[in-house]
Amino acid sequence: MAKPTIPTEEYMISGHMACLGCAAPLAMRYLLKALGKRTVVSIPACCWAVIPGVFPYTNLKVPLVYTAFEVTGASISGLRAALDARGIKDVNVVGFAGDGGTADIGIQALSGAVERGENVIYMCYDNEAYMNTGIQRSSLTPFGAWTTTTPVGKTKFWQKTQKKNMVEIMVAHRIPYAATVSVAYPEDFINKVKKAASIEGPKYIHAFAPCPTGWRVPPEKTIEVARLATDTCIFPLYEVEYGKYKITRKVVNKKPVAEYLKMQGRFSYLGEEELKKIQEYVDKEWELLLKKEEITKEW
Ligand SMILES: Cc1ncc(C[n+]2csc(CCOP(=O)(O)OP(=O)(O)O)c2C)c(N)n1
Ligand code: SF4
Repeated sequence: MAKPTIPTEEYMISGHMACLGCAAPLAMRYLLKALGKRTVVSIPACCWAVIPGVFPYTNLKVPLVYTAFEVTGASISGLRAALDARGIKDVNVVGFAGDGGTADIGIQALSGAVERGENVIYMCYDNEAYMNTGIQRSSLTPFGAWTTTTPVGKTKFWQKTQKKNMVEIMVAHRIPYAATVSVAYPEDFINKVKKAASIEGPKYIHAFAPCPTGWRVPPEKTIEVARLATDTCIFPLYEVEYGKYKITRKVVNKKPVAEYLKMQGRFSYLGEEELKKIQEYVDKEWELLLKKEEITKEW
C-alpha cells in the first residue's frame, strides 16, 4: 500500500463558521499542513474573515492578521520586513485572500509585493465570486455564470467575459514560483506549497475552492465538482518555476466541460451554443498550456 504523504498535524482545529461543504477551510487546512506552525497568515475581508470565528475565538493555531480588503500584498510585505528586522527568518509569511480581494481590489498591492521581490507566499482561494457579501461577480467569475450582479432573467445577462488568468499575470511579473492547486488533489496541493516555501522571493498559489452556496451545488459534491474542473481541463493543475511550465496532472482523456457545468445551478441556464463556446475556449487554453510546457522544457 502506498504510504500517505499528507502530514498528520493539524493547524486548523474544528469549529469553523463556513457553510456546509465549503472548500475554503480545506484550502487553509492543506496550506497550514504544508507550512507548519512557524507561519503567520494575513487575511483581508472575505469569507475567511468569518470562518475562523469571532475574536477572541479562532480555529487557527497560527497567528492571524486581519487587514482591509485591498492591502494583503502590503500587509505581508510589512510583516516580512518586521520579522526580518528582528532577525526572524524561519517564519512563513502568507497572504490568503479570495478572488475578489486578489484579482480586483487587491491586485495593485499584490503586484507591488511581487515586483519588489518580497519573500512571501500569496494564496488566492478562488470561489469565482464575491461570496461573503452575497455572490457578486468578480473578474474571476467564468463566462456563463449566474451571480447576483450577472442575473439571468429574460435578458440572459450572465457573466459575459472570460476569467482573468491570475497565474499568467504573476508569471508576467517574472515571479520565481506560481502554481495552481485544487482542494480535490491534496497531495499535489501540499507538495506545491512546500516547494513554494523552499524558494526565496515571492510565490503565488491559485487554489480552486468551490462554494456550494454560490455555485448552487449540493454540499456533498464539493470535491466531485473540483475534481471534474481538473478532469475537464477547465482548471488545470500546473506550476511555473522561474518561467518553466510543468503540468502536474496530465489529463489524457478530457471529460466534456458540459459534465462539469451541468452539476451547477449557476450554469443551468446555458444552451448548447454557450456550452460549445465554453468547450472551444477550454480546449484552446489547454492546447496553449501544453505548448508553454513544451517551449519552456529546456529552461
Ligand atoms: C473596500 C471594501 N469594499 C467592500 C467591502 C465589502 N466586502 C467584504 S468581503 C467582500 C467580498 C469578498 O470577496 P472575495 O475576495 O472574492 O472573497 P469571498 O467572500 O468570496 O471569500 C466585500 C465586497 C470591504 N470590506 N471593503
Ligand atoms: S459563501 Fe461559499 S465560500 Fe463563503 S463560506 Fe459559504 S460556501 Fe464557503
